[in-house]
Amino acid sequence: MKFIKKIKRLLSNCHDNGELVTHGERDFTATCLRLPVSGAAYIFRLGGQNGKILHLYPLTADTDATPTHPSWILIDPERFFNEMGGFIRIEAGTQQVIGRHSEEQRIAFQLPPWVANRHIILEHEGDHLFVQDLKTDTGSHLTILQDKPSIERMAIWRNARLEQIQQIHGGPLLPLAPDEALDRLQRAHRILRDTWMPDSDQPAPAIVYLSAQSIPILIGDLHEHIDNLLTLLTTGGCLHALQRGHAKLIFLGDAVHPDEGKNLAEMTDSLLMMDLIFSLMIQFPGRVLYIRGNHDSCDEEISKQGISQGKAWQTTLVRSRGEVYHQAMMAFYQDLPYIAIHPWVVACHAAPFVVKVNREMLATLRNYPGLLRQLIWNRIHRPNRPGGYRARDVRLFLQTLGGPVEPPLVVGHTPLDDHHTLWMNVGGIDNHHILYGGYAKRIGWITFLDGVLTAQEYPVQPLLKQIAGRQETLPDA
Ligand SMILES: [Mn+2]
Repeated sequence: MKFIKKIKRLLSNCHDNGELVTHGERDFTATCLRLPVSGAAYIFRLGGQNGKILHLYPLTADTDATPTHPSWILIDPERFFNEMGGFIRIEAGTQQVIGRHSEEQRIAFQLPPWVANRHIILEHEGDHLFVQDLKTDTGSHLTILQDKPSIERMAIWRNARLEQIQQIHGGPLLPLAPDEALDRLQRAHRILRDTWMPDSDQPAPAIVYLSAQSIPILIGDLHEHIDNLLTLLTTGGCLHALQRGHAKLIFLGDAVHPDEGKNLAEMTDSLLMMDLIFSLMIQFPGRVLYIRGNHDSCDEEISKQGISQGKAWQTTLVRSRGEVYHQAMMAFYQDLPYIAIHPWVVACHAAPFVVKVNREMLATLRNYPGLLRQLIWNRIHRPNRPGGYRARDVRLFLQTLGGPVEPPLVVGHTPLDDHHTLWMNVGGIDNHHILYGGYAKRIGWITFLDGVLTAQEYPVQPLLKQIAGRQETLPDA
């Protein structure tokens, strides 16, 4: 594994002298340990016997992982199972210094003052894990778990979440039958209207205001990658937070239409993606918001590499589900909001306006197709894209939308390279982030922990295949 050699050898001394420990528990203050990567899970106590507890579990289903070389997840068990966040991934070939030096960890793990700035280093070297206490005053303690339920705890927990998603979907994760699909779409649409326009037959508002009482979880353009959605919903307590009403799931649009690398006119997974999103909207009424993207349309102009994806989507909708379903989908698209405003974050699909807009125009935004078009089509300014938006457009946009403080602006739509899903402070614009969920290998999200913006990206796991495999191996009744 070449990439492993690339690690800066912070632990080189530890690599030579790390004591192999395979069972039991022990203090490892100022010591380095070498731990097996299979057949165990680990509990760390930072600050000695009564210290902050973190759990380290193997994850075997990563795209790049194998059962003998799993990637790992380090969690705060008090937070991970209930909220989005509260974990970091320890992928093969990487190392992490755990401690209060990182604001992200301080918040994610709720680290108390007796945890040092740099408390331990944890490294996944491939064949072994190395852990070293960095000579802390309060010390570090390790417990090795070797019983099957402990080792498999994370896998079992994830499987239970996948079961829950199947229950929400109402069966195996396949596109619904036409009648059922229509019923699901119409119910989700009614919930959208009941949430924003309960007593009117006018279109729903183009701008929606969310209260600070629930925590937004933002997801970028999924472009029909079901595994990206499943990975996200089953890592951390996303579903649990939705269930308790603590969180709002916000899709930034463009969940449909395949991206490069797939047959651009084949839309079966888009059907399943929308079935799933409608099912989530029904299961968690008013807590799942879908913002309109440029691909949420059957318009002929939406095309990639000369293929009209809008047209292909229309054909798929009509052929698989009938004209009534197609019309119902169009009506749903008509009512989708374009901008979501939460006291901590503003989100839209693609871009802020690049022209001056006053409050009166905002209040009647649906009457300005040109402005709506900017929100879902424009991109950040580049030398070859002179019409793109710049820092001043972001500032003006947030000022016009109006709170006393300017929250961050998050958009999707424009991936900035082929290997990531999340770009922070893009184009040198402070507090402006791009989140794109359509990269097959990694998924990211943005949420808030204790009111502080938290963003993470990590490998996608092939969960759809895993579910199908489990269904196939079930014994016949
Ligand atoms: Mn888009």
